[in-house]
Amino acid sequence: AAPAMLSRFRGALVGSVLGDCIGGEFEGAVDVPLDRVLQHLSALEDDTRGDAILQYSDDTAMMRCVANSLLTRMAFDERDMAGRFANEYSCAPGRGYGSGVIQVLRKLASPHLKDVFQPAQAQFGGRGSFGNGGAMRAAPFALAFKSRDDVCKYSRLGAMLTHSCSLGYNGAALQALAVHLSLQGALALPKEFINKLIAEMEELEKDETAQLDAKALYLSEYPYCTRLHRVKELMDRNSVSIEEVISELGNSIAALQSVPTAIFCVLHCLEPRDGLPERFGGLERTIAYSLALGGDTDTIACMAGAIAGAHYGIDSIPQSWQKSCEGVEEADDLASRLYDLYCLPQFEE
Ligand code: F2R
Ligand code: MG
Ligand code: MG
Repeated sequence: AAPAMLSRFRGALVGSVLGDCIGGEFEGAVDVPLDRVLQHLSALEDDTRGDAILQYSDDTAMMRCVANSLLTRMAFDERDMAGRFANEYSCAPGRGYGSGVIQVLRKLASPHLKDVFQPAQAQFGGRGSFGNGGAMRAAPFALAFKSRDDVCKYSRLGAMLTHSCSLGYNGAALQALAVHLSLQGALALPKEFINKLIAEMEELEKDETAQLDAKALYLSEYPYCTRLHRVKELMDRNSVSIEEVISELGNSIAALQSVPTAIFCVLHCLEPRDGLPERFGGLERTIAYSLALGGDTDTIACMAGAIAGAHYGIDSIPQSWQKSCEGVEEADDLASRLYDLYCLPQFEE
């Protein structure tokens, strides 16, 4: 039976945290043999490994800020969210933040700052960041807002607090839309799921700023649509190697080279795959596969974990995995509270 909506909400945020914590082991690795991934995952089931738990990184730290801000303000409030990012960074700066975004987070801490979007706009000589930091924390927008337009609008604005390049904030919208569709059960029809995402991104990438940013970075006119078409082509193939996925979609810290990749991981792992244990459910396969790609593994697994968790629900996630990761209980609680907010009449379209 399809999971209930509350189970999907909990699965989304817990899946996101698990991806971050479990994926952290391989972040930045160039070559990650599947054996090593499976070894890492079986250690999570080992009762003798004591109380050592896997720590979450910036991905979860910022996702928690987004969720807490939406819950407290019961709306998108840019000053509140920006303040939470700055405060979180100043309390725990060692969570592995991107080297550019820390300058934004320091500026956001100033009480004299008038425009909270300004520090992000000054990044990289005024071009803004195209990193995946906006996308990695985007899942709560899909849990707080019912309409697709609101999910899109507010996930972009939330990303713009640190990422003013359209590749950065459109990547956040793509990730939030993928979680939104997954919550609605849209992954039951994978081709339609990807077609819907392409249609949404066509609208966003028509925008003049998006076209100018793509040109300045020597990309195709509709960069996300181009990648999503590649996802579709890879879905049609009988077999696809890790090397092909990396060369076609990427596995880097750039949003363009990681958000479509995370979406592919989810789609590819809807079915059992060679090399992955038969006893694994879909969410376990998705996280294992995301790790085997190497590169930005915590973030790709975090984004794929959110989309997959929204599809399979909380009951698909092994208890041993949940107990092995920092911040799971809090994420579960945030998801339940976002569900209550989602059910309120003022969040109706
Ligand atoms: N930063 C990491 N991992 C590497 C460091 C780990 C750490 N030292 C440790 O082990 O403790 N992971 C986290 O960062 C990613 C999200 O980054 P975010 O928030 O997008 O940051 P930033 O700084 O804005 O962008 C990341 C880098 O991308 C390049 N870049 C972005 N825009 C650019 C532009 N317009 N021109 C040129 N380069 C641009 C820069 O190298 C940025 O530093 C996640 O993976 C998260 O897990
Ligand atoms: Mg990280
Ligand atoms: Mg990362």
